[in-house]
Amino acid sequence: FLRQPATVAIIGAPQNRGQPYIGTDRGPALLRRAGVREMLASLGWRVDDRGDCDMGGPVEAGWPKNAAAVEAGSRSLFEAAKRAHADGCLVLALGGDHSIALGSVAAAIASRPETRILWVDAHADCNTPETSRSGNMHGMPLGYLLGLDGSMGWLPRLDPRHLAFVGLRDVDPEERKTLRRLRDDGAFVSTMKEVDGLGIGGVMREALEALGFFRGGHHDEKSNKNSPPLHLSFDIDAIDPQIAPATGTVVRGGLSFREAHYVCEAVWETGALGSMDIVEVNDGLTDAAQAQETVDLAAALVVSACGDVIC
Ligand code: HAR
Ligand code: MN
Ligand code: MN
Ligand code: MN
Repeated sequence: FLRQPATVAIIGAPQNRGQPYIGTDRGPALLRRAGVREMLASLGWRVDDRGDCDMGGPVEAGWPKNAAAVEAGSRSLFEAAKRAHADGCLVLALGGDHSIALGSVAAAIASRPETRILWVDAHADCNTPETSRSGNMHGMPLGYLLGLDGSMGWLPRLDPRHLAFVGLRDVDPEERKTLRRLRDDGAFVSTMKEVDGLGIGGVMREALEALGFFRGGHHDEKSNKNSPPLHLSFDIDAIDPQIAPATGTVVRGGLSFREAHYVCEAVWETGALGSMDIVEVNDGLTDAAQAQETVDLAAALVVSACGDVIC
């Protein structure tokens, strides 16, 4: 990674077709209203808000569900994000459900093939239409990106050695088999058990080391000078539902408020952040106060990953 980009490009991806609920489509507007742009600007970023992509297409029966809308929406994000990468920006995708990672992660890899992916989520999202029990495509982005299903010919291939999971705790039986294979193929796979055992500091150190960051030192920005870029895909349901209740697939036993912030702070301190997604915020499933808490936390995590360090 050659330079710290000074411009953050914000791209809204108001997708809700990757899962069953209305409301994830309001994520980009909610995050903007929570002040993401202003907070980034106050950190010294030039903020280039490129508006929202067309997440196109009606609700459809079929398997997977809403396949046309999800693929078309992700492709439009793919094109917009590639342009922003080409302009040298830090690329921030505001979801939307997690199916948008098909576009954002693909754009990061297409732009810089050595990009490392940190997947922070309660879920492994590595289903395919064959293994999924739900048919919901927000549970499949990594399945497609890893080439476990080959039907999206436009996707570049994610190398499992470039992938790390943090926060897992709700993983389907078929996905468990997939995770074991991915781990054999070089992915870093951790669950909440490792957060309990090692602490979030230990887990992040291991995850980032496995991805090739921090060789030797702890939080030593200089050691990552020529490292590949890092893409952070942050699913808000990685966080415990007591703290982030406004999301469609809540699972108890998640990251604490501080653990979630630490993940983002450690990402920033690599000096390698090239792109980020924040996904699965849904204000339609809780009362307004809970929704606002979740939105505000999501916004704060973005800012945290973009350098909101005290000293
Ligand atoms: N594994 C389940 C499925 O495939 C649920 C996973 C999707 N939930 C999310 N994505 N929020 O992380 O349907
Ligand atoms: Mn997810
Ligand atoms: Mn490689
Ligand atoms: Mn999830």
